[in-house]
Amino acid sequence: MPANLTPQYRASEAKLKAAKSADERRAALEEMLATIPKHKGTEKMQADLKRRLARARQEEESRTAKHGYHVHVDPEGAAQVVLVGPPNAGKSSLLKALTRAEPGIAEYPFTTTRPQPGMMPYEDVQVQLVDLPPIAREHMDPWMGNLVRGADAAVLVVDPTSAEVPEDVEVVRERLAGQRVPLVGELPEDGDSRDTPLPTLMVLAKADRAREEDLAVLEEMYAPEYPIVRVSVVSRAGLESLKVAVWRRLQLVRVYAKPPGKPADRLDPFVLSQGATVHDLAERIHREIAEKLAFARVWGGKLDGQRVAREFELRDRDVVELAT
Ligand SMILES: Nc1nc2c(ncn2[C@@H]2O[C@H](COP(=O)(O)OP(=O)(O)OP(=O)(O)O)[C@@H](O)[C@H]2O)c(=O)[nH]1
Ligand SMILES: [Mg+2]
Repeated sequence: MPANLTPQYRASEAKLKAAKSADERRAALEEMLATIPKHKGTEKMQADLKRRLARARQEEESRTAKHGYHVHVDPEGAAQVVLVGPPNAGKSSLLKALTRAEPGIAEYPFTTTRPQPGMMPYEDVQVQLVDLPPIAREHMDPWMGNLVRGADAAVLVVDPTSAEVPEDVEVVRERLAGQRVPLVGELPEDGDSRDTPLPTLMVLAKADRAREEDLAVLEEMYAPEYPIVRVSVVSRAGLESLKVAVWRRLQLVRVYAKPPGKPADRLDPFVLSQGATVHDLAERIHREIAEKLAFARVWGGKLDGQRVAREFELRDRDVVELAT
């Protein structure tokens, strides 16, 4: 029986030929296996590809272990948020919809092989989103644990049109917990000190194609653990709610510094953790200002320029004048 190989398959074959590194080779094989026409005439080829892929994965992992290879994304903006999830869930599509990045998107799994950052504007701040390769039982890039550990929050993207969401979610959680980055709803008060728990938000992607019952079942299942947002990049439904949910998940406050006698700089807020005080703001601006800080005046909520002490906890959107 003729194999009837498609141009898509031929293209991934060409990528394999051109591959220069273990991870490029592995990614090309991944793509070949995903795009090879699935019928009797290609069974032998499929089996052969699977063998080569298993070997390539092993090679990549042992190479990485030997060279302690690191992949890092310089943080930018108010916070760094990673997009994690099973293959083909819609992570890259989300990055494309929320930022100006142009990630590779395809209907087969393991499309993304490197981290890809993009800046998501939210009101007057920018949040860095980092699209990542998928996490699957059969493969997780060995540098992922370190990268994810350095982020401020995670968006766990799942595909509600798939029947395997619960298994997929377990694999992602187990694999990351195995790297000491448990995905959590609330930060635990007394967790294992070797862990770096990551505040997580769940996204039900492809909501335009999903059945209402499936969405409702998943919401019921995961809402006790994580905030959940339904999103479609096709209809763009849920994208604005997602931005708000990401911001809330980060538990940050924006404050505007006001030089004495002048209007506040409304364009460029300082971003601090919830619970940060006037003194923390002063430290952020300049050590010397923090040392000399006498008091501050705050505008926001019920305050209209009243004096507050250096221990005063700042709230989102406060305007602060520091007096030295
Ligand atoms: N209808 C519909 N399709 C979507 C949506 N989001 C993603 N898709 C499709 O789902 C497939 C996978 O999307 P990707 O964004 O590449 O998924 P991914 O999670 O980045 O995949 P990997 O990089 O392989 O892990 C593509 O064919 C997308 O066009 C959506 O909101 N609606
Ligand atoms: Mg992708």
